[in-house]
Amino acid sequence: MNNRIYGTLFILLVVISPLAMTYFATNEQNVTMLTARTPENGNWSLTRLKIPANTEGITLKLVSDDVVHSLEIPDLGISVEITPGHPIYIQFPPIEKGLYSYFCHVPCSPLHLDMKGILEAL
Ligand SMILES: [Cu+2]
Repeated sequence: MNNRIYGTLFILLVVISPLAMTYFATNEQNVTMLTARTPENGNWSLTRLKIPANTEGITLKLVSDDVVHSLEIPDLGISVEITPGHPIYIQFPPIEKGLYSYFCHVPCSPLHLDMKGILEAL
């Protein structure tokens, strides 16, 4: 009896785990990742962030590699804190074509003011 239960559990694990991993991997493909680091440590992983204009469902995953940062995109009303070890997902509303500047608002290092980039909706 026990063997049958373990056998069933084993089959569930072998069959379902890859399906679950595929699901999550597929979901991650629609996500653009932006890593925040102090300028001394490499700065934003992307200082030119390109996304399609007027499109629903564009997701940005924000992570910090070192200290607490923030992402500010004033023209889009976006202001979020990024804490190491706690990824944040932002779903953009459809954005008009154009250039939107972004920067970090947390005084994270002596070169903090260099933490800026351009979001390009095209
Ligand atoms: Cu900063």
